[in-house]
Amino acid sequence: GDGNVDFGKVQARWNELAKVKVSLGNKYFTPEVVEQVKKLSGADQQRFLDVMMGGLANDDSSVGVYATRPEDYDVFSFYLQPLIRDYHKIEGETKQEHDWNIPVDEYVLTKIDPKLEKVSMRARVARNVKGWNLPPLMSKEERINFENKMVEAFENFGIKGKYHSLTPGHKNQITQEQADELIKRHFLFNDMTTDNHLTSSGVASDWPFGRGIWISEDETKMIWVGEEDQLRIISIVQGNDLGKVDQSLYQLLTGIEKSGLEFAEHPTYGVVTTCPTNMGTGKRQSILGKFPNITNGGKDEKKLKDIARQFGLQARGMGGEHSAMDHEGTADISPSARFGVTEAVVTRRLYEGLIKLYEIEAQAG
Ligand code: CIR
Repeated sequence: GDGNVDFGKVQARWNELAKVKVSLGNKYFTPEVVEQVKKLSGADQQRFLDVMMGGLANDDSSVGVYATRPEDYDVFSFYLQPLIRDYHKIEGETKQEHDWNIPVDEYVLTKIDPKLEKVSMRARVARNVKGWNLPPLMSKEERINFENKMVEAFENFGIKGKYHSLTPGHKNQITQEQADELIKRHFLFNDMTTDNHLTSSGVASDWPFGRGIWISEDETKMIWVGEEDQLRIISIVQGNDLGKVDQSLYQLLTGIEKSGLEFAEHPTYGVVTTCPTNMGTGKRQSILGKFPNITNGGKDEKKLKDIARQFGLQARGMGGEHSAMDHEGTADISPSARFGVTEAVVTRRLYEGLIKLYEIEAQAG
């Protein structure tokens, strides 16, 4: 509902959480911010509380905020701007630029190590469509309508594929067994209600309505519908040329744009995403690599994560952000930067970081 929010109570909750961990949402909730937010309408004050809900409900939050509408980034800029600048380490004025001119035959993994002949390479971009609420604020009806709008686009956009819906009663609905199989193959996302950040912020609300995945006939291109962002546009290619996966992703992205969708874009932050950590390009590009030496047979994940971080890379387990590595030290390696870099720079950073990482892996053997 609307009406004024008790920000004294909110401050008390942040103070309590600070004893465990100070999220960015907590750090930037200052008395000056409270003064600013009190000038807004009752409805906007309520929305401001919604933005912070993930952080207020979880003592392990590192960021703790999610946007509920694209315009939140402007309406609450007195709070979100310093937070975004801190997270993305922005100094001075930055305007996000896009550049998809990514060469093929240049970022070739076999040049790093001849054994990297057939590697699982993945790239994705997060997108939200102009004119719709972001997932934390979408109603059940809006989620269903959005999914149906996407199904229409998938039927017309020229790349052969199939949409698999999790929505009960949907004409494209799949069974639980089929969904589990797609999760096992790392195509489909996990049940969102198992993630406390996604439930408390409203991102996972009305699960599984309006959720699903489109998969191309050759299984190299996919689009998630209704996860943390309305759309996650993904390409997975087995091979050794990082440029090839970009080419595939760009073909999918432009295909979906040509179907008439207009993505939410901010004049300075670039692509509008639900989580401020993905603003900018919204692009994440990775490979699945084996690092048995650095990780000592998968037993020391932290060592790989620490070394990767030195080169601007993030190392994750195979099953997503908080998953474990196997006994071969199989890790998903991606550049951390999303903002202030172009799509092409993300690919170059991955390649250059991998050169260093494999050098250390070879020395550790
Ligand atoms: C947190 O604040 O720790 C969580 N809301 C997750 C932040 C990482 N970003 C993300 O999952 N997109």
